[in-house]
Amino acid sequence: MENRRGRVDRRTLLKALSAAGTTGAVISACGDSSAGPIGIAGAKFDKTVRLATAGPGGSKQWKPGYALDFLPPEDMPTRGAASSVLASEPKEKLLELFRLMSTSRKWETTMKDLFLAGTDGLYGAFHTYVGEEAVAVGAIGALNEDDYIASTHRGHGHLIAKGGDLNRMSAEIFFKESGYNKGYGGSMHITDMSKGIMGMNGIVGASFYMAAGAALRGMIRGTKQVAVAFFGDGAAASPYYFSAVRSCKNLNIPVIFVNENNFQYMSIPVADTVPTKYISDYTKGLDLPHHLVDGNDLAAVYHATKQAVEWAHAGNGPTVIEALTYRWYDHSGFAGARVGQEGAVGLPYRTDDEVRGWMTRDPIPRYKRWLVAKGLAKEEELARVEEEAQAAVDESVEFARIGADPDPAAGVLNTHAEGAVLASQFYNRKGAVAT
Ligand SMILES: Cc1ncc(C[n+]2csc(CCOP(=O)(O)OP(=O)(O)O)c2C)c(N)n1
Repeated sequence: MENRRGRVDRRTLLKALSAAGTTGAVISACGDSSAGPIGIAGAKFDKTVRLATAGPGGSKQWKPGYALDFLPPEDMPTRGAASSVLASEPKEKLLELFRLMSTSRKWETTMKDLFLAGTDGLYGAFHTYVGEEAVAVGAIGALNEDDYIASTHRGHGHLIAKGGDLNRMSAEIFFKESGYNKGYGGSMHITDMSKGIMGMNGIVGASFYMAAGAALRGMIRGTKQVAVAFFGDGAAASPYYFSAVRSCKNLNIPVIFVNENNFQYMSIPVADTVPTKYISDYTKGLDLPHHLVDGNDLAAVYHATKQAVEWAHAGNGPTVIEALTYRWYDHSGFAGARVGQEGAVGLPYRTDDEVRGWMTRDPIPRYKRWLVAKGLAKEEELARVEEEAQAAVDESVEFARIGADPDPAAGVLNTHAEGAVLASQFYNRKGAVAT
């Protein structure tokens, strides 16, 4: 009954357990004894059972710099299903995806330089998405225009990818009346329901049920709309995460859960919050598709999301996509960053080698090289797209600068008291009594 290592093999173990009437749940929890240290000795589980693995999560020996072990290849693969699917899209679409990634990068980099230069009117939290652009653009690029997204605190890239208005975004960062929230919300509350953007928000883990609500609405109305819930590796530790995926699977609600695993939960390594090898392992028992992809590879994210959309349209409900990526700057703000220089160095919870290593896998030049290598675009036309993206960013900053400050008196219009007035008007119209 024992194998070479003095432990039972999986087959024999399962046979013995089922002969003893053990339930399926216990059997599956035993995992695969032939692949790892799980086993029994003398009919008792020995002490070698462990959850920690050698993945980005779970390794309690994790040290700053370990994210280097997960560096993707230098270039996006030019072969394979993901590459072919993206390459089959029309050229305008391919250039549009490039424009969106470039715009996102240039907008945030310009804002970074303005913040660091101490520009008047710029203050408050600003969580950059630089380095992660292929996730937003790849996932949203695979959606239909009327689909929904629920964003995070790190959502500028999501907004830009879903067609958010750059002028109104910039004006909001400058707290101007012409901003998305009339200058009252700042970076983390930008919302545009006309584009299906249910908003950035500062509540870690809030995107799950926002997306579920929107997707359920579409499902009831038979519109075939899907909703993407973006979330970080830290948000995956929220108790609402598993609960949301389970509920969506239960009811086959078409939510695409897109995890942006950038290895850090503020300054906490992913190993401390993720007990399994990958975040996309958590929900595997729920019998829904899981895609673990290189999040700096636009084609990989796009292809996974396309499959998720098809799956949802066929009435099968949710999908989980985990995209491995890396943020170039600090969690919020610009510690370790300089005007005119990319990336933040000298941060205590990661090594500069790690930052530089991931910066060499920059998703934007990788996509550019892929387009050129496949003969889908020429370097000159891509350079033009980048120039136009910078011009649009500069214009939006000018739009923000010349905008009026909000009237302080208007602030009371956005309070809950106004909500109560509107509610009582609604009830009165219906002939009911407001309480
Ligand atoms: C419910 C809640 N808990 C804690 C916070 C404070 N907080 C803001 S961002 C953040 C880290 C989120 O990390 P992750 O989900 O990995 O996303 P990332 O910042 O890496 O994109 C935390 C803890 C919060 N805003 N909301």
